[in-house]
Amino acid sequence: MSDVTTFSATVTATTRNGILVVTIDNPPVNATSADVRLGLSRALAHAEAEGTISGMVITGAGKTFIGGADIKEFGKPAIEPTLPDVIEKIEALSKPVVAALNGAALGGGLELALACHYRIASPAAQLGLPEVKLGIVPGAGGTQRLPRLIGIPAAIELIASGRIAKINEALSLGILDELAGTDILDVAINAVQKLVGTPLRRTGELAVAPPDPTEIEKSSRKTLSKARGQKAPAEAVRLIASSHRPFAEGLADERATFLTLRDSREAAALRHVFFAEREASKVAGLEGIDPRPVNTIGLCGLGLMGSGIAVAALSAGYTVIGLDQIPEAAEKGRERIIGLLERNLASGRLNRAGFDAQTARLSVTATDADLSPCDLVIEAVFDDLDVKADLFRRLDKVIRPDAILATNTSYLNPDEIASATKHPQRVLGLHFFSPAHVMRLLEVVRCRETAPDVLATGLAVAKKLKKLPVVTGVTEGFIGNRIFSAYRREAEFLLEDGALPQEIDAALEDYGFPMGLFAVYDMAGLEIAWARRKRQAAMRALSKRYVEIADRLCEAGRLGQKSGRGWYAYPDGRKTVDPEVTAIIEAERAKKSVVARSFSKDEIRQRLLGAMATEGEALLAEGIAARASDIDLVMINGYGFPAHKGGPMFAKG
Ligand code: 3H9
Repeated sequence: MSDVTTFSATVTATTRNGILVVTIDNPPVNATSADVRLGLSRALAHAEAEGTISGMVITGAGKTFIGGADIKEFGKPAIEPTLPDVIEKIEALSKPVVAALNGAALGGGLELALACHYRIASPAAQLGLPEVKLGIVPGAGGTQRLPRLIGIPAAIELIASGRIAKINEALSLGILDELAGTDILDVAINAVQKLVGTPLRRTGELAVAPPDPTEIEKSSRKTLSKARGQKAPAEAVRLIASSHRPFAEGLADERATFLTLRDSREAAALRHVFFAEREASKVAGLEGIDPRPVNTIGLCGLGLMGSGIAVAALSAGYTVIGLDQIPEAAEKGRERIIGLLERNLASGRLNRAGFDAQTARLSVTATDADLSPCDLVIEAVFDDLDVKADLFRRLDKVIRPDAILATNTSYLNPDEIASATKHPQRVLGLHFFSPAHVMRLLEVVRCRETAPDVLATGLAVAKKLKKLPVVTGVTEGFIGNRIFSAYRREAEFLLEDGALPQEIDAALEDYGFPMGLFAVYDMAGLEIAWARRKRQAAMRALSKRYVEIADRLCEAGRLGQKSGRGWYAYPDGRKTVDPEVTAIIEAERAKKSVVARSFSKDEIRQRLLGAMATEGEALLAEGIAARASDIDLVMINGYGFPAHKGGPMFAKG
């Protein structure tokens, strides 16, 4: 062991047995910021020049190897040396360089490792080139070096999806050379010693088998079909598929493509989403507040929503006690939960041991008092104020004074539910989206009296459930459903003004929504919204514009896909434009003497996005949403807004 040599503020090294062990220490994720690139290039020059040094190990400090290029530098003037320059020097070094992947090696981090002459990983490492998720392609050789190691089809599958691979897969694919069971640095030093004096394996010099068009089609089909008009995945496929050409030519094409995409609106939108997700959990007033410990979660109401939440909780390691009104309903709920877990087992998402462990942590009951061990109880019963208030009153009597009560209401006022209890400070809203074990979004509702540590607990539980929590204040429909209502209202105005459902849906799908609004209605069923409209009819101000077309459809028995007809017809299950719907729309226009006009796709989009953004501004002004980016996350993760457009608040510019 020798003294520490400092190459830059973030790159230092020690020399062990004549081997330079370089450590990148650039918290939080050792991104390859300008100072790291500078330090590495100095370390490489030192290793090349110093006769007493026989080789080099590169590793990361903390739990990450390198999380990628520094995304915060994108859009700023370039600082030399660039990452491709540094990586080229690594590959060209005359002495062996071994990458010791102590943790995640992502994006530019994996690209750097691919240029090393040998790669070793610890069990905690994970590898991936997730650039497409940021609207870019790898820009430091990833699309050219990875196929040289694992072949074109496998490289397409990994890069075009942006998927992260665990070490065993990376090893069997040939991305990794060795797993380090013991101290990774000892193993890496040993590897350098073995490589000294042998011909070095430079990835860029390896040949790539010429592409087989059928294989390329097969490996790219799934990811490209999900791309919804995004450019990066298709560009990644193009670059990888042509990686059998001269290496330098491929690198130059990759770099130019990376720079163009990096400066695109699409990449800016996806970067906005990346940082928005990390920002969302930073909530004013919760600094230094510890969440309460939660091990056991009670779930009241074991219907579709309750069962989905139960599965999410079991998968996250919680003990779950399900409550339903009568023993038969509780047992049915248990069967539904087990059914969902069995699906996870069948799909390989869960192994047998995991399945057994999760089912062992589940019990159901029809007796309130059995919820007494719970640290948190979530209700997912019928969305009716009396039902929920009565339940909370009963729960108040059986759970511990420090246990938390959460309501999953979509439209009721959780403050009113909380006021049914003796301790409203321990009440908050946890608004899950259906299916709750799949959907990532979770609106965490800060009620009037929610205690700070109760809110902090809601966020901590959400994180453990692998959800994306967004804090919202109390308002009808919270952030998501309020914006969705404004969007839906505007779509109905458009219908009455002259656009047809299929035109509105086409404009939305072209924009990147997975499905148009009217097709979504048909899938979900029209009757629940119809019932709500009928309930609200007496309260509706006459001066407010109200479009009756949806009511006419429901009255005609067109309740969506379930009834075979809704905004569209479904002969043989296939969505088809129905002249009867057009006739209903035209009759309603005529009744109000509306002269229909035509709308371009752009006009349709402007009106719909404008309605969402205006409602978003209102939510900000009312203090319901803390930041515009939170609103974007809700619409992207709960309502199908395309992430590559950044959400309605980002899109308005
Ligand atoms: C790339 O590499 C391009 C190259 O091909 C070409 C170059 C020429 N930069 O996620 P966390 C921050 S593109 C800057 O909560 P975790 C993040 O904002 C990149 N900052 O931690 C947060 O900051 P704050 C390809 C970054 O432990 C903090 O680190 N790489 C970066 O749950 C903690 O983040 C990727 O796409 C970055 N690259 O997960 C990987 N990454 O504390 C992106 C993170 O102020 N990163 N930050 O809110 C990740 O997937 C996760 O951060 C990681 C750690 C798995 C590494």
